Formats: sequence, structure tokens, C-alpha cells
Amino acid sequence: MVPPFVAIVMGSDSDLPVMAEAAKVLEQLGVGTEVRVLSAHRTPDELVAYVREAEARGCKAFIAGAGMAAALPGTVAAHTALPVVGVPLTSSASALGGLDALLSIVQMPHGVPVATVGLNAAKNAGLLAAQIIALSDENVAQTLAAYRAKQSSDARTKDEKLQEVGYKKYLEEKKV
Ligand code: RP5
Repeated sequence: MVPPFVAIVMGSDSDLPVMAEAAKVLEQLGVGTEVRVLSAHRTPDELVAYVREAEARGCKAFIAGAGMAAALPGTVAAHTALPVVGVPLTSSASALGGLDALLSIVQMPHGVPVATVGLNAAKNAGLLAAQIIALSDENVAQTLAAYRAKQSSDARTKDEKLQEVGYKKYLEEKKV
């Protein structure tokens, strides 16, 4: 991948359907990505090797998503000073519905931060990583500004329609 890029890592391919949302929004914003399955528990050596070599190749931020006793984002953060965005996942294998992953990722020891987004919030992780890239990339900054402007315009259009037709008709039309 041509730098600057964002490395998206996850503990299992079962995480991919959710984590793909991070890659999609970054691609939409013109930010390069690499997507890898690397586990803090199952492939610890490969994970550390990847974090080090990705940084050397121009990676500017990591997004790390994992479920259950989610050590992945913290392990990435332990091996790099680049920003790490953590995504706690409600893995179907979890008996705790994602609370296990949320607490594992958000409650980092002082000195090794992970910027934790909401449960399954891979899209927000992608947007946060794009905001980090935008600090030193004017093209990405402009694309992000346009993304936000469209988001606001879409919300205004919805409210205008709601005011025009009333909530009952609006709901009926939304069902279709
Ligand atoms: C975690 O265990 C992974 O991040 C995944 O969310 C969960 C279950 O993994 P699989 O058993 O589906 O491979 O390490």
C-alpha cells in the first residue's frame, strides 16, 4: 500500500463483516488501507512483526477490532506510538454480548492509550482514522469536509420532509 495508509487488523475472519465498514469509509474518503486478520492470542509473533513493518512502510494509524477478551488493540498500542483506534465487537462467540471486549479495550493502563469507539462502530473508527490522516493531508481534509457537509444536508432534507408531511405519513413512506 502506498503511504499514508491505515492498517485495519482484526482477531478473526468472523470479525470481517463488521470491520469491513472501516475499510469502506476510508476508501470512500480516499485513504489507503490494508486489512489483516492477526490475533494477539493466536498469532502474536505475526501481529508484532506486522505492526513494526507497517509503521516503517508509512502506516499513519491502526484500527484494531476484536471480540471477547480483546487484547488486540492494546497489544498493537504496546508496539507502536502511532494512534490506535479500538473497536470492541459483539462477537457471536461471546457470552457477554460484547461487554467483555468493550472493557478489555477501553480500560487501558495509563501510558498506553487506545481510542475506543462504540460496540461494532467500525465506521466511526474509519472516520476517526481519516481525521488523523487529514491533519497532514489537505486532500483528505477536503474530502472529509465534503462528507460532513453532505451528512448535514441529508439530515436537513429529512427534517424538511418531516415538517412538510407530518410524522405519520413520513413513517408510512419510510416503511416502503
Ligand atoms: C476474538 O475472538 C476475535 O476477535 C473474535 O471476535 C472472537 C471469536 O473468534 P472466532 O472463534 O470466530 O475465530 O479473538
